[in-house]
Formats: sequence, C-alpha cells, structure tokens
Amino acid sequence: MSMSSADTHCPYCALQCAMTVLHDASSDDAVTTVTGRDFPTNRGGLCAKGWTSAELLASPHRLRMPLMRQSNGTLAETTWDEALDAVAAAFRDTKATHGPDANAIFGGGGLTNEKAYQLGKFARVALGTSRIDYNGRFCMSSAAAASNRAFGMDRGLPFPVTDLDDARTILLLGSNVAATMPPFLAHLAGARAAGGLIVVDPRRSATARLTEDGAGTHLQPAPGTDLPLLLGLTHIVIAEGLADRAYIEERTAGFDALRRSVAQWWPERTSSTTGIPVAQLRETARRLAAGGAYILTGRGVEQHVDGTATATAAINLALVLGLVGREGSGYGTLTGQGNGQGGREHGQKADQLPGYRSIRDPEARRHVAGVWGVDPDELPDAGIPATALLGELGGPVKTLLVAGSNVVVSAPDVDALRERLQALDALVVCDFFLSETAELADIVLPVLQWAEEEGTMTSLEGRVVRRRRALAAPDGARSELWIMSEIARRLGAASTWSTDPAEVFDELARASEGGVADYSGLSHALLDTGIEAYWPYRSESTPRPFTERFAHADGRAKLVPVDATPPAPTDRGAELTLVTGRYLQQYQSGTQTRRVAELNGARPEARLEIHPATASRLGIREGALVAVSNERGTVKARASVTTDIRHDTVFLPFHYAGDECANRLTEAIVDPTSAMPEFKRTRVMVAPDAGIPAPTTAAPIERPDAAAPHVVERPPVLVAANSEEAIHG
Ligand SMILES: Nc1nc2c(c(=O)[nH]1)N[C@H]1C(S)=C(S)[C@@H](COP(=O)(O)OP(=O)(O)OC[C@H]3O[C@@H](n4cnc5c(=O)[nH]c(N)nc54)[C@H](O)[C@@H]3O)O[C@H]1N2
Ligand SMILES: Nc1nc2c(c(=O)[nH]1)N[C@H]1C(S)=C(S)[C@@H](COP(=O)(O)OP(=O)(O)OC[C@H]3O[C@@H](n4cnc5c(=O)[nH]c(N)nc54)[C@H](O)[C@@H]3O)O[C@H]1N2
Ligand code: SF4
Ligand SMILES: [Mo]
Repeated sequence: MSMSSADTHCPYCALQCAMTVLHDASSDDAVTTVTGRDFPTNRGGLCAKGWTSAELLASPHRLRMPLMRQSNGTLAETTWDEALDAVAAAFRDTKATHGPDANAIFGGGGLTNEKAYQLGKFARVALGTSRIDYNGRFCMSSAAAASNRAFGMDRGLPFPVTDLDDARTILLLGSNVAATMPPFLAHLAGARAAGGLIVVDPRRSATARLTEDGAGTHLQPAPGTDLPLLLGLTHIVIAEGLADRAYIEERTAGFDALRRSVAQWWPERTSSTTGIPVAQLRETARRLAAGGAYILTGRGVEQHVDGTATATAAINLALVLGLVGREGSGYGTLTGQGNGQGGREHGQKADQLPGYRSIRDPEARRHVAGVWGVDPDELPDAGIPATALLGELGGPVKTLLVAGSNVVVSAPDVDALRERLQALDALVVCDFFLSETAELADIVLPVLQWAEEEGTMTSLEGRVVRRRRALAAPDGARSELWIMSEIARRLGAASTWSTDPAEVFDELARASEGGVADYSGLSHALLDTGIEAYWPYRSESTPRPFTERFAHADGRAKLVPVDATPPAPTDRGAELTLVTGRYLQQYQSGTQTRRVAELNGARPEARLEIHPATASRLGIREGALVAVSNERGTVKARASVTTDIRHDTVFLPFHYAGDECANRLTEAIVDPTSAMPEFKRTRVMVAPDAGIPAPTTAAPIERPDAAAPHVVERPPVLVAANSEEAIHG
C-alpha cells in the first residue's frame, strides 16, 4: 500500500487541533501532508505550525541512530545495543556508588499519556529514584496548584472550549492566544461581538489588539501587578454589592476571611499599584457581574514568583461572582503543551502517582503498587520540583535522562545550568533532533515523531484524544516505550514493561482508577469509536465536572485569601523589566520550528521590543543590535522599537539559543507553593551593542536562504561530523 492516512491531532500545543495526515510513499520522494479536520476545538482550522508540521518527519536533521560521546569529545553513531547497555550501566553505577536518588529523570508535557505514565513508573520502579519532574513545572504548575487548592481538582478548562462561544464577557489575563493558539480565536468571537473581550497584558499583544474597534478593552498593567489588580477587582465586586451571595453561601467556604483580605485593596490603591485607571477597574468589575462571563489565565500571570497567589486571586474573583460550575460562565486556565494536561496527571510530577494521586498517600501507593506488582514500601518518597532538581545536577544527581524537553534553552538561568549539565557523570537525552540539550549529552537516543506513533493526548479542555500512526518511523528511530522496556530489562527491574501503547494505556487506566484524573473507563478501542471523552471517565464522560459539586470532600470550593506585596518601583535608573513570551511561528525552545524553513524564515531571530521613548533615551534605533544584560548573562538581539510596550518594560521571545537565549537572563527563583520559576519579570539593562558581532545561534540550523525562503539548504548531516564548536558552543 503506497497511500496511508490517519486521523490524528497536531504535534504542538494543547488546543490539539484535529488533522488528517496523508502519506504517499508511491514515489521515491515520499510526501506527507496534513489537512485540518473538523473538530469542536479547531473546526478544521490549523495555524502555521500545524500546517507545516509534516515537514519535520522527513527532515534531514532527523536523528536516525543512537549517538555516543567519544573520547575526542565528539558524538558518534553507535548501535542500539551499545547505547542501551551504556545507559543501563550509567544508571547501575550511579545507584551503586551514590544511591538511588543520584539518578534523575526530566520529562515533558509533549509526551503522550502512555509515555508520561511509563516514565513515572520507570523512575519509581526501574530506578527506584524519587528524582523525577518535568517541564510542566515551568508551564502549568502555578495554575495547577491554585486549582487543586480551590476546587480539589486541576482540569485546565472544567468545561468544553465551545462553551466560550456564547460568552458575553471574557477576562483574559496574561495570554496571547492570537499567537499561541490561533484557531482558539473563533471561540472569542461571541465576546468580541458583545464588546466584552478584556485582555490584560503589559504589551499591546496581537490578542490585545483584538479588543480594538469596540470589541473590548485592553488593560495594560505594570508587569507582575496582576495580583493587586485581581484583589482590587474582587474588592469592588464585594463593595458594590455585585457578589453572588447565594452562590457563595451554597457552594464555597471561606468568604469572611476572603472579604477581609481584599478590604485594603480599594480602587485608588489598586490603580496606583497597577497603573490602571479607577474607572476601568469599576467598569471591568461591573461587566464581569453582568452575566455570561468567563475568566481565563495564561502564562503571563502564572509564571511569576507569586503565580499561585495570582491564579488563586483569579479563582476567588470568579467564585465571588458565582461564575464557576454554572452554565454560561466559568473560570479556566489555558494549558500550553500538546499534552500539558495529561502530562500532569500520570506520574511525571515529583510528588505524584498516576490518576493525579499523591505519592505520599498510603492508599494511593497501595493501589498503584498493586497495579505495578511491586511492594508499596519500595516506592520512593516524593522528589523535588524541576528547578531544584536541575540545581542538583552535578551535585547529588550524577546521571540524568531527559525525554521531551530542551532545558538548556527553556529553563531559567541557562548559563549556570549548562555548567551543571556538563558536570554530570552521564547525560542521556531522548529526542528526534539534536536539540541544544542533546548536543551536551553523553548518549542521545533517537525517538519517534508524532505521526509515527500511537497514543493519547489530553487537550486543554480535559478531553482525551487519539494520536494515530500515519507512517512508519525511519530506520533506527525507536519508541520510548521500547527504550524504557529495554533499559528496565537490562536493570532487572520488577513489573512488566509493555511496548504496546494500547496495553500501556490499559495499565494507566487501571492505575488511575479511583484517582482524581480517573481514566478507568477508557481504552484505545473505545476512543476509536469516536466517543467524547472528558475525564474523569469511569463509565461516562464528564464535560463539566463542577456542575453539582467541587472535588473537595465537602463539595465546596475553597476561597483562599492571598495578599500582594506591592512590587518595587519599576524605574530604577537604567533598569527595565524584561518580560518573555512567544512568537506565532516558533514553538518553545525552537528545536522543531527553527528547523521548518517557512516558520524560521518568518521569525529567524529574537527581537527586543522596546518603547520609542526608552529607545531614544538609550540611543537605540530600530533594527540596531542591543545588549540586554544583568548579573547572570547577556543576550544580543536586534531592537524592535514599538509603542506596543510600556516605557518601563522590554520583551524577548525565549525560542532561540546561543547569544539570543532569553533564559540567560532569567533567575532560578520560584513560587513558594508551585515551584514555578519567575519567567515574566526580570530586571535587565539595555544598551546599544556597538562593535560586537551579530547574534549567532548555537543550534546547528541554517537560516533559510533569502533567495529560496522555502528551502532548507542544509544537506543531511551526520552528527559524527559535528565540530567541537557545535557541541560545546
Ligand atoms: N506559537 C506558539 N504557540 C504556543 C507555544 C509556543 O512556544 N509558540 N507554546 C505553547 C505553550 S507550552 C504554552 S504554555 C502556551 C503559552 O501561551 P501564552 O500564555 O499565550 O504565552 P506567553 O507568550 O508566554 O504569554 C502570554 C502573554 O503574557 C504577557 N505577560 C508577560 N508578563 C505579564 C504580566 O506580568 N502580566 C500579564 N497580565 N501579562 C503578562 C506577555 O506579554 C504575553 O503576551 O502557548 C502554547 N502555544
Ligand atoms: N523565558 C521563558 N522561558 C520559558 C517560558 C517562557 O514563557 N519564558 N515558558 C516555559 C514553558 S510554558 C514551557 S512549556 C517550557 C517548554 O520548553 P521545553 O521543555 O524545552 O519544550 P520544547 O522546546 O517543546 O522541548 C521539547 C524537546 O523534546 C523534543 N520532543 C518533542 N516531542 C518529543 C517526544 O515525544 N519525545 C521526546 N523524547 N522528545 C520530544 C523536541 O524536539 C524538543 O527538543 O519552556 C519554559 N521556558
Ligand atoms: S493552534 Fe496549536 S494545535 Fe492548533 S495547529 Fe496551531 S500549534 Fe497545532
Ligand atoms: Mo508551556
């Protein structure tokens, strides 16, 4: 058969747009194409990343053999047996010499449910280590912590995304969906038509622009002042008698303490802290109370040292207004990575067992150990969150396996992290490309891409969808389920290690039974019948889990008082606040999208957004090369002079490596509850960069040729040929 096709979902973000992949192997140049497929979330639409996703399947950059570090420092191809023997030996030696917690795993929210589940089991059973966490800590942890505390459950959107279509008002805090999930904009159309899209962002982002022409309001607070803003809005709601007293009485607990906690955030104080006029504050509060309102948060308000408190304040506002668990209104957070939702439910988190259970809960340990066929007392205790785990590298942690993250670009303070990665006894990276993190590895294991594997993903609305295989993987690449089973076998691990995604899913379903994220009624076969599957799913789908009760034992939502310490004044001489975020055409650390000619052609480099007044004060012209620096490092980028940003703020995307890597500047300080790092508010100095060469990217990726912008001109390169410079640069 030369033509094959599969109904599947996009490899990138949490909207999980439905697509059909067509593979035509009839000629020598096999062609794989994607088309949008009708589905409630995307209605046939895809963004530029989705449309171009198939290009990477046959990419010349694709890894096709395991790589191993040679004595001369380069990476060279090796056989699977040799590579897996070496990985097993590294884990065994590390454990024997330094104890089980000297082995660590770093996972990712892009992994299927099956792989994320197996990775958690692999850490606890095959390695016996507590040291596992994942990049979702950098993404969803603040919103997750706030939702768990308030509702007893963390499902990003506790309602189908199509519920938003009928909203009259949507308060969207710190989310730039116009760039990060373009097909999602269709669900904002109703609120825009009603004049009720309220976007809170210190930048006039593409999403903020959607409020123009009467479609809504853009609130442009100082970065990091969302918490006072939300406390102030809650104050107004209560003071003006807009709170839903009957709902508060019937469905929540803790109102009196909450009321006291916002008492001091009167409108004038809120206004002077956030920079938002009192009239706009009052208008926003009244609009939210007028019916048909939703409150949604994104990374802009969550990726802060007070991210959990801010998400909690957003939830409190929604609860006081009576929006949650009612038809036609709601609160939610917009999950980011493809499986950002499912990836945070099945055991990749340091303190978690499958089904969103606590590893410290004796009953959960008994149940899951029973499914795994091991003694519950042998399961390790809770580990430590991602930033702390990365902080242990080269110290207590000697061997690290990374699967599904490019930490040396995406974690905070990457210059320091790079040194720690280099101090490891062994770094093992599973990837299909030589990411910047894989470049540092001792062993690189090439894995499958999305269209080559079977599995499930859980989208931003808590819906379990099927990822299906459309074509065979290239020779030499292997599935992570196979890799884990092979290492487990070499280590003589207990339990069984299936390589069949449907079987692993069945095991996951049993392990999750009775947990908060209960998948026990689901299977690949059932999902293939096309049913709608919102978790919890024991015998039926739960599209709106909070309609009757919240997940706490008493059925009530908890109002948790939080307070804000007003931030230090924003203008201290030459210092500016750096906020970081995303471009439409680049995805995350850029490993994938920087290799797609069309996408990288549109966004080939990081640009520093800076206000004209600030630029002129600093002597910076449009397009000029600037140095952005602080005590941790320096980033070189060209300036984009724009009135879309505040005077006191500059913006960089975090998709690039080398001199352009924004995370050379961010600090590894974290939220005390969620351990989310501060990605959105970093003090920097900006200066013209006279005489210093233009930015270079450490990634071995050629910029597209200007004459042929749709062609990647780089020939297939075997990594063995890589220079020292490319590996260590
Ligand atoms: N094109 C593209 N799409 C993606 C991704 C990608 O990398 N590229 N990544 C996916 C993932 S994993 C995620 S998590 C999502 C993220 O999706 P978003 O949350 O939309 O992404 P960000 O661009 O990080 O942040 C959103 C906005 O927050 C604003 N912001 C920064 N600081 C503050 C602040 O203090 N307060 C407020 N109110 N706003 C602030 C920024 O200016 C930015 O416009 O996108 C997903 N989709
Ligand atoms: N300054 C700043 N930093 C940030 C953020 C920010 O807003 N500002 N956002 C944070 C957020 S929200 C996130 S989610 C992180 C994301 O940052 P990362 O965790 O680095 O995410 P990706 O770039 O998607 O990295 C995924 C890597 O795994 C590979 N990969 C993809 N799928 C698979 C798979 O199935 N298996 C394996 N083994 N590999 C796979 C890809 O090729 C890529 O190299 O960055 C965080 N860092
Ligand atoms: S919005 Fe997200 S899921 Fe949809 S096509 Fe774009 S990247 Fe893929
Ligand atoms: Mo994310």
